[in-house]
Amino acid sequence: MPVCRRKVTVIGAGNVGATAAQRIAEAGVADVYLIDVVEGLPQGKALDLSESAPLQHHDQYIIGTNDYADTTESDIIVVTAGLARQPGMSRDDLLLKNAGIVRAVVQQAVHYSPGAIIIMVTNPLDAMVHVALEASGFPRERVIGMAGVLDGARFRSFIAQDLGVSASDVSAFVLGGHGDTMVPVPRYSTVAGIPLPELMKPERIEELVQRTRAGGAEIVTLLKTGSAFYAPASSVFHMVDSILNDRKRVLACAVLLRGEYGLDGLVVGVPLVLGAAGAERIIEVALTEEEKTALMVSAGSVGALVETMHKASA
Ligand code: A3D
Repeated sequence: MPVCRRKVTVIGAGNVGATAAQRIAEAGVADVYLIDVVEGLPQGKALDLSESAPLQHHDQYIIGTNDYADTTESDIIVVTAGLARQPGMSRDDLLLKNAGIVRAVVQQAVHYSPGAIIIMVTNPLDAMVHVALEASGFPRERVIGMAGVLDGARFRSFIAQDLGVSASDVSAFVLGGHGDTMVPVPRYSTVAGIPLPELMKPERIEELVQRTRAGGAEIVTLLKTGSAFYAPASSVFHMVDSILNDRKRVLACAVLLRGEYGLDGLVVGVPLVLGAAGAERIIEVALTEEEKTALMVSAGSVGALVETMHKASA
């Protein structure tokens, strides 16, 4: 496999961070610097991952550290640092705690990598993108949240299982905040180009939409401690790959809107072109009145979190 010396820093060497590091390195997309507040954790996981390189046939470096100076001149900074949701805990409960963590780690990371693109993962996702925008001072194109890729993958996998078709042939469209109010849009979701409503009864579509909305909670309930990380890490990998290889994939990501979809100054998940410059272009599509209302409700819940953070810091 060819080797690529581009540099991705992953902050938070927990479940999502370490798994994302594994996927990025094993695909030969970049070297990975894994950093965490806990001493030994990123070094141990990075060493373990490095020792699998001969077996996985790659030559990427995977370095663990507690020192941000080691992350200097990263191309991408992936932020997974924070607390994960526990059973019975909403994403919103995590808000103020994770906002403090995200502000501190982003400030340190951008000091050493002022030209990087930030991919946010820490929950509550959309609110944490607001924090990262403020803490970095970066333009909106370079601060992007991972959520829609995961929510879309969940919807796709449920559709594929239900219809007994390959998940690769299913594409799904999910808008809005990463929470219970996210807006999967079945009419823009297809199987090999065939709109989903042609293939599935409305009641069944609604059940899968609800399962997608509760996709994170379903896994938290099963795991009992911790939350999903395999599919989230894959989602991070696809974003990193699209940026570093300038693939210009159209992916649903959380980004600051400035008038698009009738929203201004709020971070919400929308389809965008993800390339070497980050969020290069937001794609706007026509929505029905019902979809617009659902998107406004979802955006409203992001707005409420941002207001809570502003009140707490006032
Ligand atoms: P976990 O395995 O607990 O890892 C979090 C890591 O962050 C731990 O290793 C901590 O030591 C580390 N950490 C905490 N504070 C700091 C700090 N100040 N500096 C550096 N590292 C620190 O959690 P996880 O990997 O399962 O999840 C990480 C985050 O991602 C959580 O907030 C999750 O809720 C979130 N998440 C979001 C999605 C989305 O779709 C948006 C999906 C899955 C997880």
